Amino acid sequence: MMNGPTTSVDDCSLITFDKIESNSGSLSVLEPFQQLPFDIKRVYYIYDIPSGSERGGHAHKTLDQVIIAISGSFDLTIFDGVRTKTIQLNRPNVGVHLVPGIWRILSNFSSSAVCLTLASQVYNESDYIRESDHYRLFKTS
Ligand code: T46
Repeated sequence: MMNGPTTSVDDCSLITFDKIESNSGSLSVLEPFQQLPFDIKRVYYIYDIPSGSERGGHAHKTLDQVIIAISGSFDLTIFDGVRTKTIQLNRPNVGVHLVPGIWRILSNFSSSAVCLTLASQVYNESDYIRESDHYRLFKTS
């Protein structure tokens, strides 16, 4: 696991999952330490997203995640306290590995977009940094 205070947007990477294609559709597989860089402790998904909505607007101190546009598309903007990057996610076989200590905003959701997230830990509100001032302090600690 990376150390949240010292991570940068360059530590976040795109992962392309293999597609098993057939005449009846495609299938992709996500297994811990195979296609995913961590053990999965939690899966959640965001859907029924009203047009113009934003999600995120926080960082996690120790959580690793892989975020996938399992349907439709959205933009993922990541910030490490210095640099910002925006990645458009629009394919169900491509995810972004978000390391700890990265501020994220999800925006520009298409209609019927579904955001699937695989996470390395169970839900823990004390792992969140929801205030930008607290985030600044965390990144300089
Ligand atoms: C991220 C994006 C993609 C739970 O009770 N359990 C959970 O596992 C989660 C993720 C949330 N919640 C509750 C906590 C809040 O009352 O659901 C509410 C909304 O959660 P949150 O503010 O985390 O929602 P998002 O969509 O802004 O952010 C989440 C992830 O936290 C975040 O890391 O990247 O989804």
